[in-house]
Amino acid sequence: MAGEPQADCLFCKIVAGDVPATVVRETETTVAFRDINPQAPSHVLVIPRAHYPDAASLAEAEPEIAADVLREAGAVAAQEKVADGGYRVVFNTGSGAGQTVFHAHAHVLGGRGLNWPPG
Ligand code: IU
Repeated sequence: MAGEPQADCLFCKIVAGDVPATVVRETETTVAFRDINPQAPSHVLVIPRAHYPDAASLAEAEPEIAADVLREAGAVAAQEKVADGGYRVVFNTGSGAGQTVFHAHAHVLGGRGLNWPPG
């Protein structure tokens, strides 16, 4: 069923507590944890507890949870004290854009200057 945990999904395992992660925030619908391979001084992933393969499919099926993810991205930036300096929220969508984990996630990056356009 849509949104149900997938046995072969790493982020579902993090949500379940079966794979360790450095969790920085949790809500009823989301988990935020440090990226294992940080690309900035602060690099946190915000994921919905529900399994959807990418942000668009999450927003289509559960727009309130998609909004929760965005709200939490802002809360992470504030908690990490990177909001004032500017930060970036990224949803890589599709392997051609660098998506490697097919459970929707927002990257929240900050703590250094961020170039535009991104690579
Ligand atoms: P992507 O947008 O799908 O490429 O992002 C997946 C991220 O998940 C990537 O930045 C990885 O470093 C990160 N990650 C992680 O934090 N913990 C893990 O065990 C694995 C990947 I595998």
